[in-house]
Amino acid sequence: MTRTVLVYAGGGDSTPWCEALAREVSGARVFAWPSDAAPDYAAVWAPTPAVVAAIRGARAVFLLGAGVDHLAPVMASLHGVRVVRIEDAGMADQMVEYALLATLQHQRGWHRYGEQQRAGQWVRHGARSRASVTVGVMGLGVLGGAVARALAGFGYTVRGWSRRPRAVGGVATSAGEGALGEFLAGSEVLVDVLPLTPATEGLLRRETLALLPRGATLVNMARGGHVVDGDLVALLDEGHLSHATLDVFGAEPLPEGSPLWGHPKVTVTPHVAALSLPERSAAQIAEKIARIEAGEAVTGEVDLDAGY
Ligand code: NDP
Ligand code: OXD
Repeated sequence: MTRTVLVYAGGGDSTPWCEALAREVSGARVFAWPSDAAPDYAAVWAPTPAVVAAIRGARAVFLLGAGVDHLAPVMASLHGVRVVRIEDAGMADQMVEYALLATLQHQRGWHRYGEQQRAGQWVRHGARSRASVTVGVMGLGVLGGAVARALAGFGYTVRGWSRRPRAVGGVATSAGEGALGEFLAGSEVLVDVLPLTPATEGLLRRETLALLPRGATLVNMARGGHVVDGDLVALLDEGHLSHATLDVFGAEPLPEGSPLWGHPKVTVTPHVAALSLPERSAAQIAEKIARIEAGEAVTGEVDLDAGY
């Protein structure tokens, strides 16, 4: 059976995606946007209104990553369309590595020793056990759940927070706005793995970040829109927070003039906590197409009303 697949990679190079989908989806005729082909399926990132108009009739629209917020400008015109995102496909391991690296740096005082090196100071601080470090993971979905499990498995004391109650082995979990204050107060390292939705935009602002224990570290691997940058910088300058490791920003690339670039207590990475892997993602899309055609349910369907 022949299947037409239309690919739009958010204006970036769609070649690796077209090649991977052509290899993985059986009988696929793959076209890169712009194309007049009427697609059975689409695989897209940050589609423009013109792309959405071309793919609205597809049996399913697959997103080329885990996040959904890039659909915000066209969300209304996607209602009624089956939208399916990538779940893990090699991203969970990368997220775990990023969170573990930042948590180890906090535990081992890496940034403090960096400051001391620049000042030529030879000062030793006491050792800390992993169990004495409390890590709070915001978002316990496919990626956040994997991060929480891995950090708990490594010996940290981990708590997790989500919208609805979730059970994660070895992790003390809580849910909902009412539990947020207590969750933050017990999170010495705060790892953000939430989606960006109207409910999470601006969630990390002075009043919430100030609830973290003094000396806490923020690790944002999710979306920059969660953080009010001015409030974060103020809390770092005041010494309430000791460090922020930021992979994502409200505007990307991070603008040249941003105070985050040169801040001594901020580590900036260019949205690389987890990269989508075309080969593994295309294999997952192929599997989901087979399930759709067999009339079976697929996981990863986006709830357009909730925005994730
Ligand atoms: P999932 O949809 O699987 O999980 C989302 C989690 O967030 C769920 O536990 C959900 O709660 C929780 N959540 C959503 N809204 C709220 C809320 N208002 N309050 C509390 N909890 C909430 O997503 P993934 O784990 O696959 O991905 C998470 C995010 O990671 C993506 O949306 C993306 O922004 C980011 N990402 C970043 C990358 C990078 O390189 N920096 C790479 C890939 C993804 P519930 O369980 O109740 O539904
Ligand atoms: C994603 C991302 O959402 O790369 O997949 O941020």
